[in-house]
Formats: sequence, C-alpha cells, structure tokens
Amino acid sequence: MIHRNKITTLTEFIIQRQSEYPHAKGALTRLLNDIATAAKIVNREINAAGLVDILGTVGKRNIQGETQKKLDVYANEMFITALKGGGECCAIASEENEKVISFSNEFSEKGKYVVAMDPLDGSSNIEANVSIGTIFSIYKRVTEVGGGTQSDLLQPGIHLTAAGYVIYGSSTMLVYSTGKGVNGFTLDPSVGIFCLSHPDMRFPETGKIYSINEGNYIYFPEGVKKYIKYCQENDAPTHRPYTSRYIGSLVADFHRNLIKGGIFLYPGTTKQPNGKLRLLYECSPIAYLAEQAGGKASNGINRILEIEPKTLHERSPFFVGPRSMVETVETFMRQNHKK
Ligand code: AHM
Ligand code: MG
Repeated sequence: MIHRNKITTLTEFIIQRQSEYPHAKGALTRLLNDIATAAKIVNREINAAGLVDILGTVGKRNIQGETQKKLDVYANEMFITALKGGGECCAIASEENEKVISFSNEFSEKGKYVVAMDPLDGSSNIEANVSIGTIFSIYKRVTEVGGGTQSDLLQPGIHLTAAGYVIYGSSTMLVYSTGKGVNGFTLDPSVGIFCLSHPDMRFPETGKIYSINEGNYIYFPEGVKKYIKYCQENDAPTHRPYTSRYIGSLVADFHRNLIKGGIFLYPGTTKQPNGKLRLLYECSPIAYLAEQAGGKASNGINRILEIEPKTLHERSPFFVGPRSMVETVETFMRQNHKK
C-alpha cells in the first residue's frame, strides 16, 4: 500500500513488494538495490562528464564493431562490480562483453539470478548531453550449481523475473517492473535517494507520436514505409498526422512515448534484416515493461517476449508502444509481407 502523502523511497517500495510474496527471502530485493546503487554511481559520473576529461573513445571496439566510449566502459564495470559483490547474481550478459561473465567464486555462485544488461545505451549521444540509459533484465537461473552459464541467460522474455531501465535525463529515473505493473522513481540528487514519482505507469490507450530513424527510409520493408505514410496522413478522428519524435536513445524514446503516448519502431532493413537492437538486453526488457504498462511489443509479426534467443547478442526488429498502435503497424507488415 503506497501512501500518496508520504515520500516512498525505492528501497521502501521494493521491500513492500517483497512482502507480497510470502516465500521471498529478499534476494531479488537485494539485487534490485545493487542495481540502484550502481545506477547512482554511474549517474554521478555522467553528470561530471562535461567537467572531467572522461569523454572520447577508449579506442577499443566492442564486439558489435562499435567504438566504445569511456563512459560505456565505466558503466559496464560499475554494474558488474555491484552485481558480483552483491552475491545474488551468478552471471551477467552485457552488450560490452562477447561472452557471459560467470561468477564462480563461492559467494556469487550461490546467486539465484542472472542479469542481462546494456550498461549505457544510446552512448553515441553522450557528447551532445542528450539522455542516455541503462537497461536491465533479471532471470532466475536454470542451472543448479556453479557459476551461471549462457543457458541461464538465453531465456525468452516470458520468463523474466524483473526488468527495468535507468534514464539519465533532465532528471535521473529508475523505472522497473517485477510483473505487477510499472513504477518510476526519480533520483533526488541532493540526498541520493530514488523516490516514487510515477506510480503504476500505463501507456495511454493510443498516441500521436511515432519514433523512427527515417533516414533509413529507403531500406525499410514495404509495410513500414506504408505505416510511415499512414502516420503522416490527415485524419482528424485518429489525430493524424502524428508528431515525429526521435532521440536516438531507446530508453529516452520509449520513456517519452510511455508517458505521452507513442510508438517506437526500429525495423529490419535491407542492410540489416534484423534491425539494430539486441533481443536479450534491449528489446525483451523494454517489451516486458511495455506489456506491464498495458502496451505491446512485437518484431512486426511475433510477440517479442516469446522469441527464444539463440545467441547473446542477436538482434531483432522492434515495434513497441500502445497496443492499438503496434497492432496497426503489424497489420501493415502482414499486408505487405512478400511471400
Ligand atoms: P547502442 O547500444 O550502441 O547505444 O545502440 C542502441 C541505440 C538505441 O538506444 C537507439 O534506439 C538506436 O541505437 C539508435 O540507432 P540509430 O542511430 O541507427 O537510429
Ligand atoms: Mg545499447
């Protein structure tokens, strides 16, 4: 029970939620707190990025062939350290690491959970002081003993225990779900505490925003091209033409669309048939949050949460937003599907 006239901190909220599960022993509570602690430290570094000489590339390329920024590396290390030290997580899959990071020391291998994460998503926006984010997924391990393995991580989103993101924006927020709705917490930087600011977040029934990198238009499938034209048509009853908004940070685009009502699209292209976004630590956790907020997420044909990942870094076309908007784009995809 949340008292609206009282400030509820993230820690209090997580503990309240734990009491709804009579058999819970607090492992997930501790794990979520570890993530929140790492997020605060990463937030501090991001805020200081303009002040200290931390910007610029490290020079290495990550396994996606993209140049890593220093803050990506920092955030990755910080989340790994927090999760390893917390003892509740026995393995991590990260966008920045080719293989699973397995904790096989006596302390961490007892952890019941594994975490898939994008420690700093949208990092090409760092230099421009544009919002970036951290995305995380939490699964129960499927193996029974030892350090966690790849099979613990290659689970479809329907098996998620929890997922969330941190948005480092005009204010810093942590938004998460454990399968009973979505709640958002804003960081009070003066005291370093996340406070419940957005209880029970829900997608509006429909929206007026579409978010897509239209620079790739010529490479899009026919269904997406037709959907974009649909968004731009004049039709007062459906509030068209829609507004186009695209930040280029998944977390920030999704967060805005969740609050204001809009669809985010990253389709496959003729150059990249599976699009750009990674299933395990970008699409699945955001899809989980979308569904928990009453929305929908699809690869154009199938529900994202039902896709079984085959590899850690596989990509998927991604359409996410209010249910009615995603269903409309799915209709366009079906009608224009080349046999
Ligand atoms: P990243 O993980 O390398 O930062 O890439 C993911 C980001 C998403 O946040 C965003 O939605 C997308 O890439 C933008 O891609 P593009 O620049 O092709 O529009
Ligand atoms: Mg990313």
